[in-house]
Amino acid sequence: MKTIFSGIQPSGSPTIGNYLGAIKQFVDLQHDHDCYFCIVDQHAITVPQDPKQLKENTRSLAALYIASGIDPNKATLFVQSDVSAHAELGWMLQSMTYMGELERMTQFKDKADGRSAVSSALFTYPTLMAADILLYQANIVPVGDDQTQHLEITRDIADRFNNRFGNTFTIPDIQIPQVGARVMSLQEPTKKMSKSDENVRGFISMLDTPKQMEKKVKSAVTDSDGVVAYDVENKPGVSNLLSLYAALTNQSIDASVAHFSDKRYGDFKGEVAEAVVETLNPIQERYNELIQSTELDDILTEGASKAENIANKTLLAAKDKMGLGK
Ligand code: ATP
Ligand code: LTN
Repeated sequence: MKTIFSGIQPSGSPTIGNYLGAIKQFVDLQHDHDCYFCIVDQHAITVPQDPKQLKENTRSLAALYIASGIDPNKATLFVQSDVSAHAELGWMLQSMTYMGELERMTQFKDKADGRSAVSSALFTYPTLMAADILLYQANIVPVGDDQTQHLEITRDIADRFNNRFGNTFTIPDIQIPQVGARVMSLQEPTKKMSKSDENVRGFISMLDTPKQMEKKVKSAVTDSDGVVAYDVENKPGVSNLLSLYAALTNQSIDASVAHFSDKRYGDFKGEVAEAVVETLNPIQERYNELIQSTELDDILTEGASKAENIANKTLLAAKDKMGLGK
């Protein structure tokens, strides 16, 4: 059975982009793979976080994973900082990673935006991500397409380690969904939808009320030519709503275009909003039950202990290969 690892940062309320790019794939994969799904709180602190809010977001993300269909009896669900091997291996891998490689990361360039007063952890973020994945000897990493570069560097680091110290890590493959791999901002459709966007109208949170969802879809930026067609370059807003609809209703883009071919933007947006609400409503109902229960804490404690067992084995092997320890 192949091993899967993926993570989401508790850096805000997860968006419909996180759902379609990541969580939805996780739910499908858990049935016939050995899955590890992580709440990567140590990645979240690469930008400033309010401690109380971070804890709340961590718990909320755990509840959302489960409410979306992750079965804790099938997949291992845990919080990154509960398993200290992640930070340890992350440090070791920093010694194997070149400044030049990290300087090429577009996520760093986007988030730093030319400022020097950003944390050094934001810069070394990919080495911790590599550690997350390699500790579990993951074969497949399901993510949205913004993570392609981070997966490439993970493979390079693993390969370098294996060549230098002997075979230690499995080289992971990336898996990206066919539709929904990059949901764009509703306000700036050439920019990725992101949960830490300052403009809350740009993203749909998985916990928005149906009214908020409807309002955000209806005020999504489109264009003035009034034709529902898929053309990412010239009609980024309409194309984004089309892929959102396709991913939510499990249809191809072509089928979605055909469905809306003679509709006006108003009706089109109405149906997209409906698809969003229909997907997220049942998830929210389960979420509201879970968030009040203590079941959640037990699941995370058990998950961390299962994860730790596996992670420590790899960590020990890697330390040994590098000559660390007594
Ligand atoms: P932040 O804005 O705090 O950097 P984020 O919203 O980009 O966070 P992450 O926690 O970094 O989300 O990503 C978790 C997963 O969701 C990753 O697999 C990522 O590729 C996927 N993802 C994030 N945003 C999108 C999006 N707009 N479309 C599709 N997938 C996405
Ligand atoms: N960098 C990822 C989140 C992340 C991740 C991981 C994803 C951290 N560690 C390991 C897959 C596997 C992001 O989405 N920004």
